[in-house]
Amino acid sequence: SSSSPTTLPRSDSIADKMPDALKQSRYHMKRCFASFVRGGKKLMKRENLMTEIEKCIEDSHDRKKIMEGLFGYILTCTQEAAVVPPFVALAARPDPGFWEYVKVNAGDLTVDEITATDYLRLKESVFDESWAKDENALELDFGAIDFTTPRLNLSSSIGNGADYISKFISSKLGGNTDKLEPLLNYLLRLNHHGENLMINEDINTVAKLQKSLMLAVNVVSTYPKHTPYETFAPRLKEMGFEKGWGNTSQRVKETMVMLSEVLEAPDSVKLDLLFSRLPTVFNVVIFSVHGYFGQQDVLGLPDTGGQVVYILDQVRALEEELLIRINQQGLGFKPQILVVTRLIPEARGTKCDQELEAIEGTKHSHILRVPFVTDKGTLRQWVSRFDIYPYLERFTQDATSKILQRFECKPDLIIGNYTDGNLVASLMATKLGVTQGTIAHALEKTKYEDSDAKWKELDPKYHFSCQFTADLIAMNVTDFIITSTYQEIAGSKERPGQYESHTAFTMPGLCRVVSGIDVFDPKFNIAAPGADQSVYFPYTEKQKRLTKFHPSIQELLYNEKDNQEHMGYLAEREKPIIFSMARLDTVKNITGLVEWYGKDKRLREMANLVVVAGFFDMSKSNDREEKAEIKKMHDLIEKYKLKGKFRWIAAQTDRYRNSELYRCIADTKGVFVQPALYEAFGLTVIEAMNCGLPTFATNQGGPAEIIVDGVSGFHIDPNNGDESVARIGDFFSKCSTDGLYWDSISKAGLKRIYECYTWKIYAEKLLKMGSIYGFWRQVNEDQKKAKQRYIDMLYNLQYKPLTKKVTIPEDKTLPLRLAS
Ligand code: UDP
Ligand code: LCN
Repeated sequence: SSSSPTTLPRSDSIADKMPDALKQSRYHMKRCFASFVRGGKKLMKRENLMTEIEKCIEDSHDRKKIMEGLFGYILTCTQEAAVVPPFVALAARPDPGFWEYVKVNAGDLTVDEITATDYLRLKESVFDESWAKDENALELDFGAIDFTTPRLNLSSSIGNGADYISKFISSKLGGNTDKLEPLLNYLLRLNHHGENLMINEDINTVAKLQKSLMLAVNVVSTYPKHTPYETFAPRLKEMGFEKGWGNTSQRVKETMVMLSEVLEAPDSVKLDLLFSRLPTVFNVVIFSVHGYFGQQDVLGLPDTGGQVVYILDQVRALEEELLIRINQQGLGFKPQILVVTRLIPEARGTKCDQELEAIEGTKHSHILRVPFVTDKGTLRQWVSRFDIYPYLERFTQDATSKILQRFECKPDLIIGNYTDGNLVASLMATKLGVTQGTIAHALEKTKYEDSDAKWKELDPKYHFSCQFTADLIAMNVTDFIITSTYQEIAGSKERPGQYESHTAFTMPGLCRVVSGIDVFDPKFNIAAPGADQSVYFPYTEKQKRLTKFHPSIQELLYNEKDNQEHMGYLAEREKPIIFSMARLDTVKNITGLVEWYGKDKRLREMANLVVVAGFFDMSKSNDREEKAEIKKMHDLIEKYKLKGKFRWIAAQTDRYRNSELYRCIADTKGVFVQPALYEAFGLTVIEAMNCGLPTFATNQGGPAEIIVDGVSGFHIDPNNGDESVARIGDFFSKCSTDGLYWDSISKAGLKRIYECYTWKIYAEKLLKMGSIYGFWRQVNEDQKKAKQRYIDMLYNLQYKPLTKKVTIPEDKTLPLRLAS
């Protein structure tokens, strides 16, 4: 081990533990490693390693002993192994965000610690030998050009970036007045349409600011506390103060004292308080490019789901919070929020062909739609989000000029959504020099196994080469990243996070990413969405129930004749309902749920099954995955003879009626099941819980964090149908013996929601990010510029040529899509 006193004790690392682990049972280890390398090069996942071990160590006592020892520990940390005989290289992850790579020689069991680069090269040689051998293969290393940004160092701090940044900044500001210069400059730049806010150039040094603040506090103190700002505005102006401090003398005084205190001795608590008062954000642009973005008749269409719901709710919450703050700042300005999306001329009965649409439930917010234009003219039809790359650059330019026209100034904050929106937001924010945030909703990379290593095979269908490059660009450009859960960033003990999977990965033949993103970067923040609580409220709130929908919901659930909207019927109406609702994507695994139900006699006897998903008629769908799922559903209904027990309802677009549907399911003492193979967050889970419906949701992704298993709902394993079905069955049987059980889970679900998943909490956090990262980007300006240069090259030399490979459809090859 190392003698250097500055390095960690080597015994902490996997590489150091490994030799001892192998020694603990050399005989068995030799056999195991020999079997790993048998059959030549390959990539093995932990499960594959386990299967081999079971074969090699037949004696279960020996096996148990080994698995309880060091080797067992190392194996549980191992995410995958690249087998390149005689070597087996392990990618181990002892804790969220921490990775180590070791190479074991299967012949003599010698162990070497290797770098991420070495590991990726070994992995590549499984897929593309010549690329792996190429000395000059393209490597991306964002870490190498970002060395001044501070980093968190505890797994448990990941996702609290804004807090960390404000601590870091306040430590930088302390000491002497020179160090406070950046804060002064930040205040000097605050403006609305070019009009100064807070202070003007008369106050051009920190010393002047401190002195003027003292004088101003004295002046303001002479007025009774509710005196409106306008009364004493002229007197403050003489001293170099502009509006923005507050609406009353009391508030103005408080804000001034806060700033004085920060100038005297900065600390993060005071800094946060001050920043929550500064007038920094009035005009916000939110990009959500793909799909059908609209307020009616769009949900459930391909690529159109939770993201749309999330953004519309986000806008409502954000506008409300902005109005409160702007009023308290004593400013009469109107906040403007623009959701910018694609205009689709062939809107198929939706409003997606309208340029401007006011957002319901807001006073000043709008949807702005801008068409996709290419050399061939305007693209008229919907395109899949996987084929969207050729249009984005031109879209950014067109959208930017429309937005500037509408706002008559630059936005204060630009937020991107999903790969396409995030890329567009990055281009625009860089061009205009505006603070940017991104939201992934789902990073596609984690949804498909080995989507990076096997990108070549998948590219014709999915264009992951474009998508993963665009994702890397956006996550590196952006000032902050909003995530819905911790797992989205850094996963759990067992499973890497969605962002974490971009730390080191490779696309053989394209590029080797040796450091793509660092999950310890303080740009990451968790701000979970909620569900609109005026719509999704508990089934027990009788006086609020939307009873006008009851006849149509009765029809939807129980009418025995098949029609356009539903097929199959429920013969026994008194039984509770197992309910699910999702887009008919493969990953949503609705067909999986139908199959589990079909196979399980006990469950079929205890409850009916109702799902809302997609269409029945294949010709109505233009989406590859959706078509395959439709066919599978029909087959399952036949195979398990589900008529009389199962109701299939087509995609539903009215959120009010949907909310009442959840509540009607609760009336039957039913449950909601979210069986996805992988779910990034899962809005339906929180909608169901808000309605008081006990919920079973996938343990793969966000829902695992939303629900505390066995307390506020239940986790199910989508890859283990038998076990999942048993859990649901056990629940119903417990309910039949314990009259209070259903109710206790329902209540615990609601409690969980109120504590952690509301839009009010979200909006406060988002505005804090907007201002603190706005300041940080100025403090960290040089680093940001240097990195931007590197990113510009990646964009122009790598990303743009990739987008040229995506086909732009001709008008006559219009995908056929029917209206809802
Ligand atoms: N949804 C709907 N009708 C459907 C299917 C889904 O209104 O036929 C809504 C659902 O209520 C939820 C959203 O679409 O608000 C789906 O969000 P989620 O996060 O569950 O999944 P996503 O579709 O975003 O992957
Ligand atoms: C996209 C998804 O796939 C869901 O998991 C999320 O809930 C939704 O976006 C909203 O963020």
